Amino acid sequence: MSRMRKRTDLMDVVSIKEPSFLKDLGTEDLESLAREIRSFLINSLSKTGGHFSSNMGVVELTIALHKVFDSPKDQLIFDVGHQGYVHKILTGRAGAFDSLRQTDGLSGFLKRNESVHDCYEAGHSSTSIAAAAGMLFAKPHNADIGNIIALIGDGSLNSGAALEALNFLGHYPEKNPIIILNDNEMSITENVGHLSRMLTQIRMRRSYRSLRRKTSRMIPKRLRPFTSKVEKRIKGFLTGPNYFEALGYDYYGPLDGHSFKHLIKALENAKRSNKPTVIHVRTKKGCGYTPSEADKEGLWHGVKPFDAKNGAFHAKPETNVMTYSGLTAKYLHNHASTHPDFYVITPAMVGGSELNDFKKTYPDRLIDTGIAEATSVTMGGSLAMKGVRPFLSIYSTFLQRAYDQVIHDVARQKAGLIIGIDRAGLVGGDGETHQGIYDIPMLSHVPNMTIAHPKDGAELYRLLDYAFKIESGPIAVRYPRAKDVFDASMFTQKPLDMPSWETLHEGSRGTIIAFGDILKPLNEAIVSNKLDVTLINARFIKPLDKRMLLSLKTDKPILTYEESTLNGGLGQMVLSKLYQMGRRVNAFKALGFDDTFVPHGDREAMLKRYGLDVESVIDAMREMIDDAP
Ligand SMILES: Cc1ncc(C[n+]2csc(CCOP(=O)(O)OP(=O)(O)O)c2C)c(N)n1
Repeated sequence: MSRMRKRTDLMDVVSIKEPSFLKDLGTEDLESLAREIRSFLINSLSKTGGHFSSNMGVVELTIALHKVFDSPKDQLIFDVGHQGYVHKILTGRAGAFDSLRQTDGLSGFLKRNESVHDCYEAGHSSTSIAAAAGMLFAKPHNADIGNIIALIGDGSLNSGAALEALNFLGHYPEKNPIIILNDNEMSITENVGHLSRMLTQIRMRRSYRSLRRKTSRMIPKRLRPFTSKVEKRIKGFLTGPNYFEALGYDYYGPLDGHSFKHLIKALENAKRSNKPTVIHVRTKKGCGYTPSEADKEGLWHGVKPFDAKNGAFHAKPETNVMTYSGLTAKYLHNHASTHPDFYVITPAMVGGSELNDFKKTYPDRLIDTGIAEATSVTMGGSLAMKGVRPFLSIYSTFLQRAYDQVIHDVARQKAGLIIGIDRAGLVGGDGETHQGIYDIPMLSHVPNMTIAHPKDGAELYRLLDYAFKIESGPIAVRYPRAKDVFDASMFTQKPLDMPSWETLHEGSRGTIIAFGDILKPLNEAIVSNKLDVTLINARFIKPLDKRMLLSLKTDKPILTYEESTLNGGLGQMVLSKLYQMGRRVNAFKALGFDDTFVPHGDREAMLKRYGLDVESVIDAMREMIDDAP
């Protein structure tokens, strides 16, 4: 009896140090380990939250990868890395799962400084094949590199970044990347695009072949010519080289991704092969937990804490308090009811941006491009140029993928694209790869671009009204990963005529210029601390409000605040504009993230750590006032 047979409780998963123990285990032991890992994931994630379904789906696949290959010499590259929890457990990190995604805790993605087994980091999708390409070219120069295995999901394969790399590596038959396509027919929500249809055809082809083998034996000889005529019709559709073979790969599959027998056989074959190989594995997203297996809306992709017994989420929706994503979705729903020629575009974030209800009401007016941010921007721009004003709902961090399209396709042609920048600012548990702190510098120097950010939900609606009102574009309206109150009167506010700032508090000893949801608590703190300063709401970050800039008391200290990176941000723009306008400033300080990557952790805790919480802003202003001559 092997060691694993004796494993009976969850403690055993926590005691795993290295994946090498898998080499001794037979199929039954592996199956028992898979069950234990699933129980551990349910138990642990019900307390911390985290990426649930993707991990439940790859339990057998990850165990099989570690059994057949020898990490860390063999390089296991996980695309996105959100499905890397089983890998973390097998490489000795189960004991740290109670800190998952929390401040200073275990990362929700792979991290090179967490383990030698994490050979590559991600967070954004579709990079694993290109990363494998780099390692393949490094291999002749580096004896420490063994086999190179890239794991990628069917959703992530949609992206140009993945397809470019697949095409590129197919051109090098002497290199032998092993690409594992984890096909669960889902992105966060149901997968889109023709590739996903093609994967269905491949699956049908396999069923067709096995059916053909069985039935041809049963059909009398005289009827066979007739059946073969019918067959020929569908044969062209179902046979012939598939996409991967056409690109130069040896293709295996589709195989049952929950069968150790099939997985281990295919992985061992690929290990022996000296050609580029694609192994197409079919898995069930959320496998082993009834609520997540049934989910098509992406509710179990990333979860908040839940009741492990019945899958009920602990966090109950609060009446009238909504996320900014939810507030935006509600606005769009309302707008669509009076604008029949209006589209919402999302690159694969229907669930995250809370567009599920919009999709149900207006299925033909929600364009989900899949993980194709660049396409979503260019397409949105050209739609607008043809008189249909679309709203592109995109996370700040994923807009990075479409930088060139924003400049080249949209802004240059003054296309009236409205870009709703979701998750602008710190994002919490997703951390470093997902922080929405680079879009302002990215967009601030783009001609024709307007950038706005509301102080609260009501102002969000005014800014959206403004965005839809102006004729040309583009305009970006940012909103944070936070909540605010919804009130029906928000639909009927006085519209803004032009990009302008507002004064929230009058004072004589200095000025704070800021934007976003810090303004309300900051204003309250200014009042309660009896700080004699002016507080300005810079709800337009571009263009700056020149009239208000000219009225600033530049002989008194000026402090700017942004939950964003400083280089190319509001502070630098304010200072340089003041100098351009011939004003000289006595004392100036810009608060923001100073040339750094911000790790995962609670938003409030991180703001405090970087001196960007309300208390730190008040202290900084006080210090400037005290130092002033
Ligand atoms: C560039 C980019 N866009 C969007 C996302 C958000 N995202 C994270 S996982 C995911 C779905 C990926 O689907 P798939 O590759 O099939 O993996 P699965 O979760 O189904 O295993 C998406 C859209 C991302 N991480 N990166």
